[in-house]
Amino acid sequence: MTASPGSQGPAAEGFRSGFVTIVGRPNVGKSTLVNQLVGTKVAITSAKPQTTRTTIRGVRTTSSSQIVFLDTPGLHKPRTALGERTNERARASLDEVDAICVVIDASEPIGRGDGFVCELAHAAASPVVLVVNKIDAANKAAIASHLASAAAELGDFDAFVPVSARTGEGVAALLSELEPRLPEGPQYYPEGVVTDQPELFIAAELLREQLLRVTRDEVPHSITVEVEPIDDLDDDRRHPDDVLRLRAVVRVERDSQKGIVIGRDGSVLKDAATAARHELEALLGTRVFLETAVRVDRDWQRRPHALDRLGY
Ligand SMILES: Nc1nc2c(ncn2[C@@H]2O[C@H](COP(=O)(O)OP(=O)(O)OP(=O)(O)O)[C@@H](O)[C@H]2O)c(=O)[nH]1
Ligand SMILES: [Mg+2]
Repeated sequence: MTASPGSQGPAAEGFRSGFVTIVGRPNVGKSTLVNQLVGTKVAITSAKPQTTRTTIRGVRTTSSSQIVFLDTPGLHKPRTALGERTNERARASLDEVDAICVVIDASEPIGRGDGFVCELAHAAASPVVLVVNKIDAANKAAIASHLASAAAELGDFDAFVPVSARTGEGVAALLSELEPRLPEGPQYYPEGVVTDQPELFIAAELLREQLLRVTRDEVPHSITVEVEPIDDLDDDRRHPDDVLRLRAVVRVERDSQKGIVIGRDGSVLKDAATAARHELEALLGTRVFLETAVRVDRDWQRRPHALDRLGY
């Protein structure tokens, strides 16, 4: 495994560890699944496609194994420079792992997008497990016919596992397919670590998640959020009164979008920021003060320089 973040000492006898990527078209439930597999929310989710933009690691550690799941952006036909980059991240994950899970949606017909993802997965060297997600939203006959069509149309898989990432049904079965496919190896992340994301990135994602819920059409795609500390984090006084003070800058692509995100009397942004702040406080176990601002960064999704600057 090349993507090692550094091992925590020699491997215990029989301990297995490795990396498993979760790929699929947008909106099939990859991030929801990773959250279930890890047992904690590590990735934001939404009903809007192309929610995930970077590859996020979610770590599951037990007494017998550690699996590092890669939650990847949905593979799609890109229309922007951002889409090209997110696709590239998902593709790159295929060559860095011990096993691949391709996720499809049981509540929708198998489409060309699914076929495309499967072709990429089969071309990689690792075993490929087909995960048929959202079985809570499909009846038994539909799930059976989905599995049959998948077997006929999507190539050879090492295993087929129906799951509901929402309810957790089938997730234990998926884990028991994955664990034996990992090599014996060290524990890469210490006990208790569930993700590799810095706190400020998590804060930005939680606010973006709230804004995705309340916007529609092209607006969700046009939103990007950055969070920075207001106080110097190296400063001992960084938590005056035990409050972590953060500044979020929400960027959109148009003036009209700015109005939508702010809302009448600022209510949309205020409600989103409050919800994100509560979640962050629970996660970090500290009080958070979250200041917000909205800026227009025209066509940032289409401009490679803007993407570099925004960390995409
Ligand atoms: N009914 C049902 N809905 C689900 C399930 N898993 C995910 N969803 C919903 O499907 C939508 C997309 O979920 P995500 O986890 O964000 O999907 P994703 O594949 O990560 O999407 P991208 O990041 O855009 O590629 C959300 O509205 C989820 O709540 C499931 O098992 N059952
Ligand atoms: Mg996602």
